[in-house]
Amino acid sequence: MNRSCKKNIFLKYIVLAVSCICFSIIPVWAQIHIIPQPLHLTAQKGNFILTSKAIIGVDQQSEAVGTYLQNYLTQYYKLNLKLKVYPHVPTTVAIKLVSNNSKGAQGAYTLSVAPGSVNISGNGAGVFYGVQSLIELLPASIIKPLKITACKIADEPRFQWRGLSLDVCRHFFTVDEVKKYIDIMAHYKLNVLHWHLTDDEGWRIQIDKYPRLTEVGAKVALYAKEGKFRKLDNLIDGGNDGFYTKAEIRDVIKYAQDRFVTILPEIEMPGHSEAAIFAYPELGCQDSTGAKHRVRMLDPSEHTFNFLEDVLTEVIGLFPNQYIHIGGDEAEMIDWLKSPTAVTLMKKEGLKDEKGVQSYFIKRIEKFLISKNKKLVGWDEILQGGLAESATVMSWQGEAGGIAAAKMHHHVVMTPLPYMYFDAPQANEELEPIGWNPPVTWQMVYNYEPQSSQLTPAEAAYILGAQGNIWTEKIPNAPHLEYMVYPRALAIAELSWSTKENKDIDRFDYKMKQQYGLFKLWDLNARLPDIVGVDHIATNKEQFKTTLKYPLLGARLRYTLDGKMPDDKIQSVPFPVTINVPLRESLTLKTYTTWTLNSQHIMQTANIRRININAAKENITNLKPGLSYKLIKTKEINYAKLDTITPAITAVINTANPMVLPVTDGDITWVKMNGFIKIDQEGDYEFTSGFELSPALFIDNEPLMIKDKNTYVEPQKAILHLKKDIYEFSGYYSADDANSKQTLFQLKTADGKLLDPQTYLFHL
Ligand code: TNX
Repeated sequence: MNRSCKKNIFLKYIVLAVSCICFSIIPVWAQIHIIPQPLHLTAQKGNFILTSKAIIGVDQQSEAVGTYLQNYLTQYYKLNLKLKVYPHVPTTVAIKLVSNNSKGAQGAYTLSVAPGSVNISGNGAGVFYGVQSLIELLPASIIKPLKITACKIADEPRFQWRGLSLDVCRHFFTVDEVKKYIDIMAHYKLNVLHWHLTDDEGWRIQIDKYPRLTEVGAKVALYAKEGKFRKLDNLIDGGNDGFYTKAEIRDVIKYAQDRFVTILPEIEMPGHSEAAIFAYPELGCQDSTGAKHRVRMLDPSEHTFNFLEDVLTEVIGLFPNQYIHIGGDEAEMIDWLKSPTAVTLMKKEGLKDEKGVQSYFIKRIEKFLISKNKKLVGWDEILQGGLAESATVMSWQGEAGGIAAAKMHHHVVMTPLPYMYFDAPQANEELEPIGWNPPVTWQMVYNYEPQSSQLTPAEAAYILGAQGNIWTEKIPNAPHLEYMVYPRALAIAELSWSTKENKDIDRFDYKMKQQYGLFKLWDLNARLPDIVGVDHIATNKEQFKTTLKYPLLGARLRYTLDGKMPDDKIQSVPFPVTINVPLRESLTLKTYTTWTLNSQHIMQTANIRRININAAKENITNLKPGLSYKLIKTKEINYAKLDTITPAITAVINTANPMVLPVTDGDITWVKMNGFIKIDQEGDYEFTSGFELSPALFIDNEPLMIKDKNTYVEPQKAILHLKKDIYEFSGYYSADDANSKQTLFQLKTADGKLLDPQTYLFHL
């Protein structure tokens, strides 16, 4: 049996196993795991059986989408369905795609799957999105019969800007790789590809009037290797060269249009222009601080403006999109203070400082774009020195720029650090490929809300949507790009398409894991999910017992308990795996997970800390209900130095919810708590915290939880055997807006019963 045949059988096995789960689980999403979550979705009885005899009937407007579906079914399911175009699609046709020109949100559609028919109707991109939902209902492999669960969907997007960026400058990606990037975006109804086409490390777009941009500016890696350009030591491997011809760009634009993806081209200015300046040195700032200084700043000369207008004219000639991104980030404006051109310009135009020059620069480009009927988009630095009148702001340095711009009634795309940055590792950074830290987990992405609560509803309407950004300094090839972007981009898809009320992180978690069959079908190298339950544990038990399960069938585990990182040289075992070992002292669990259907491995570690816990020593009689709390408002960041500060509030609290004070003027609100936990029945107990950044918690002065660990990266819990007795309990944390909505701690019995804090919290 050849390998692909084996894989097919294996895929069938996965699909069967998943459908077995489906029969026993009631929720609709267990059967219909569409991402992003549709607005209205109900499961119906029965299935539609898809065979090559089914006809796809379309009206004229839906013909292209019909062809897309036809091709998809041929490519992935080897089914050759006939496509027929009708003036009015008859009801007898099995799969009907009909355009309606209703006024609903752009992209709205309805999809109904019944035992004998599939009906999709939508406006604009709607029919295409209906087809994408249908695609997600298909089994992830060629099993016969191909069953599609009957359902009814009425859906529309929350935001019109659902974006992903692609930096092709730090590393170049081929046309085919870009097309695949677009394909996957489109499957998840993402609709803006922000194509970062020029930067210091490469100019990637053919411009006829300035051939050296691609003859020289696109070959920076080669010149760097020859010692003619600075060392590209910010790139993981010295980079690679390449550019897109105009014909290739047109081809990609058409490809994206067919998938209802708009391409937003970015031509960086006035900073990040080293490759252009390398090709045409006269564009650079005249004064630099020496031969080694890298000249990345455009000189604000008439020559530069003419150059930019020429370049933009050619870019506009290619891209039909109404927006053009002109960068504007991280400009080294300090260079301008020494540039004779900039200094003269400042005097002539009455510009106060270098920020004034930046503002003048952007406004001038804006004027030019407006004259060409285009809208300017820029990174949030374009706010400095005064925002151009009609600019759309991409808020990347947190949300502040976006919020300020929305308050000024400018359109905004939210792409804030850290949540929307996919060049950050998505789990423990020590175990992931190098990236910009700290880690950004898919949960952090999912929980992000683009319309800040600091905005009024009218201001919030200026938020066009959200976008995930990827920078490729440390991303040398397409499989690695896919690893970094997926599955996190699915969280962007859902947060930008589905309503706030319709988000549900547990459901998303489940649905996301169901996508791996499709990922395999599409040959997408999405990062594998973590094993749930590789938790840092504090325990006073003499035995460590855990069962590790994995959400994908066919995954295998290698693990160690001796501190050495496991690798593929040791024997693997299939999941689930029960570990049951005596715990004389602390140990570290290290795991190495692989999955049959791709060549990845992911690693996790957890410390299993053995602690000793004694009951409170004094003879305690007059216990009062609740924990004693102190709130300390201070600028002091060191907890150990708080003792001398008088608390702003002292109180008794008998719930496990945190206390908060309004956060003001840069103060930290420290919360200290002290008291006892009274255990009425001997047994095993589990302590957990719902804080995203953990609090410090102690029993009998033994740390149960280490402060400030990101729970998605390093989950912590304590598993304790407690006698019927009274135990000293204490803890501290810094209160903020985020944790005010989270549960400070939870105590459960071994069988999972949640205990009411009023029954076990006491103080003297
Ligand atoms: C900042 S995010 C940049 C990028 C870099 C990234 C990581 C943004 C608007 N600019 O040019 O790739 O940091 O180095």
